[in-house]
Amino acid sequence: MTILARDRHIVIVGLGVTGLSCARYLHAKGMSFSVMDTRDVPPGLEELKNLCPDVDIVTGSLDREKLGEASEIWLSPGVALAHPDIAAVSDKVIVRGDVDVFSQEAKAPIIAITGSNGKSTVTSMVGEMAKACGVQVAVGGNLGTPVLDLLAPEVELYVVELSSFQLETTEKLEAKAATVLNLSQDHMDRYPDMMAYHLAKMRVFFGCQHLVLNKDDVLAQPPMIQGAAVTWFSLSSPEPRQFGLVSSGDKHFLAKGNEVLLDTDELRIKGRHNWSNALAALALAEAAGLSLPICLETLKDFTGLEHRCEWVESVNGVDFINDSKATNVGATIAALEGLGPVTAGNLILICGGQGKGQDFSALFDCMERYVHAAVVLGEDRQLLRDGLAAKMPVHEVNTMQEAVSTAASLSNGGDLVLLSPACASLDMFRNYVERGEEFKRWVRAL
Ligand code: UMA
Ligand code: ADP
Repeated sequence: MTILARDRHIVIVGLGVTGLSCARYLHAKGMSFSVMDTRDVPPGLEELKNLCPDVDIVTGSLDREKLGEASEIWLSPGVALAHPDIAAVSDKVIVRGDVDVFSQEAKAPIIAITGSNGKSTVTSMVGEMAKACGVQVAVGGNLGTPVLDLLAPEVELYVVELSSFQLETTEKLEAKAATVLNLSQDHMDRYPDMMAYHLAKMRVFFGCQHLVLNKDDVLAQPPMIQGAAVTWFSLSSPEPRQFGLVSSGDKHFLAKGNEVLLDTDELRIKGRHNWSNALAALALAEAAGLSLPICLETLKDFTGLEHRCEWVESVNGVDFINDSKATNVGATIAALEGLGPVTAGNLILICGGQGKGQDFSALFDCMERYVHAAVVLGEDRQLLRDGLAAKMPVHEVNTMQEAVSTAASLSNGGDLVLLSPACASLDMFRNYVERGEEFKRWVRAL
């Protein structure tokens, strides 16, 4: 564990919301720091200048010499440890991230949630459960509020969503309870292979007291478990004290051991992937000492988050669903498997964007089962068009407006138009939120 001495000089790399939170934290502690960002005009520039006008700021590139002179580098998640200027000094300078600092400072237990998909959903569920149980809870991380901004003396429980980027620079999280919800290809433009991505995710378990593990996903499990409590969750029938699903005909129930907890029809969020999310949330909540009956009531009221399989509007009998947060193949497959079997008419999928080096073949196979026609947009649309051309009609478009109008013209009453891109949004939009908002705007304009 790194001890922060007052005579140390920290270089914050990255001036987005994380870099700004680091600057606020160090400024409040009266510590010496400077800031660098490879962008010419990083988003936090104005706010930093207002906070501490005299701070040394380097923009447009990283200054390797100054990095080499630092006591510590606090690296933002958007900058990889493999960045040449960071790699050049990392053998002589400590490189850590905001989550590492947070775990050292936090006085209350931490519940940590990572995985390729479902992180925000499960983090929000556990946060709501804690609130309903009367616990002073702080919720954030990759979800939005940077972890250092959550620190407060009155907090009794931290519930944090962590990305592999944040975990890369976390030495020892020491969470009260942690999970890797699932693991499928994502960020293959940042990692050399799946093993590197898997290893980054596994760091969530370092020093963890209670592991919550997905029995259905071997890639999301650690290679060994030593000295920690474990609760498993699964979409199959549970062992004693584990969380799972009990089925009888068309009816499915969340269960713990042989105790039936909740009819899945009572959940407002739909799809088997959300049942898995609910089970993980219950297991985490139980590990944090929250009351199971109150958590079950919270689950019933949970309506889901915006941009995740969010129903937008019915236009001439065609339902439009916004799943803009599906930024990888695994998420889009989950949406298709959830919605495909229950859609009365045809399903038209709008997909595409930045593919991040993913292998799309599993998506193409799944689309062949459920999708009638595809509308493709964004940087990697040709990759999608080429893979799908033999399987279904594919329509290439340039804008979201065109995507919505094309999908509308292909559909009839009873059909479903789903935006679930399987790709990042950054080639065309500021983020997935802007992409989802744009989709909803054009749907409402129909
Ligand atoms: N960047 C540069 N040069 C720099 C610094 C950043 O080009 O010197 C680029 C990055 O490559 C990235 C963008 O700027 O494209 C933002 O990076 P950042 O590190 O400044 O990001 P923050 O604004 O601090 O936001 C980060 C998370 N972003 C990333 O990990 C890219 C946010 O997650 C998170 O909400 C926030 O910290 C608070 O914890 C966003 C995200 O996309 C939602 N996360 C990825 C995901 O969910 O898949 C991991
Ligand atoms: P994350 O924070 O990991 O990106 P979200 O809860 O925001 O996860 O959901 C992102 C996308 O993944 C949405 O499209 C959602 O429908 C899908 N999704 C949610 N949970 C799962 C899951 N357990 N498995 C696969 N996909 C999921």
